[in-house]
Amino acid sequence: MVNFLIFGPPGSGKGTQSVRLAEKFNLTHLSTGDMLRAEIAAGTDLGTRMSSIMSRGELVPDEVVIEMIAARIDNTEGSEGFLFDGFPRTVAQTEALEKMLNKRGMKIDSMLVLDVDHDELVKRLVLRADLSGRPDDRDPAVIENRIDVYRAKTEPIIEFCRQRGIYQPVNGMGTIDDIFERLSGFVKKFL
Ligand code: B4P
Repeated sequence: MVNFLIFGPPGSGKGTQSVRLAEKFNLTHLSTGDMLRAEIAAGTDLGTRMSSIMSRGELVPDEVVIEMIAARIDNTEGSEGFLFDGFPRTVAQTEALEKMLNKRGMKIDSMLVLDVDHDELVKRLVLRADLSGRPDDRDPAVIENRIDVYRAKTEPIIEFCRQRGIYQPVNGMGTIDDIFERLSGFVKKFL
């Protein structure tokens, strides 16, 4: 199994590109954002507790997403590996993921980091608000908070991965197809 992190600030195209990469390379796409939104849509107790945190653009507690991911890893068969999208988002989540994978004879093989200008991030998320109806896309102040939270809590993971020699920056500006081609080139090297 080959395991990738797709990484970048909110609006950088992680979700968009993950769906395509997972299909092309037979990877299991695990998005903690999608899992949390599914909990909210299903009206579960967990979803209800997490929804106000998410609508403010804050991160949900580490243990919540770590537990979700562990359950999925153990229930997956038949793919070439995992594509983790929006997870990990803190160094603690990264350490937990590394342990989880090591315990099962796997590792994080590559961290693909989408680089996108700040103004472009805001533009994409504002545009998505109309289609997605997501409360965290509707308010420009919440978008800015999500980007600030990324810089403060999530970006330090880059240094962690750089030290392990798995950091791979990718230009995330341009058309969805162009970015997909760039990402595919890096993924191909491992499969
Ligand atoms: P996520 O669901 O991960 O959402 P996101 O960061 O907003 O990125 P997403 O992947 O959806 O968007 P994309 O860039 O593809 O997280 C939402 C919330 O869940 C977090 O704020 C947090 O509260 C919580 N959460 C999730 N995981 C967590 C964790 N591990 N720990 C703690 N909390 C967690 O795309 C954005 C838009 O841009 C789309 O409309 C897309 O169509 C468009 N787009 C993409 N590429 C484009 C391009 N090249 N050109 C033009 N538009 C493009």
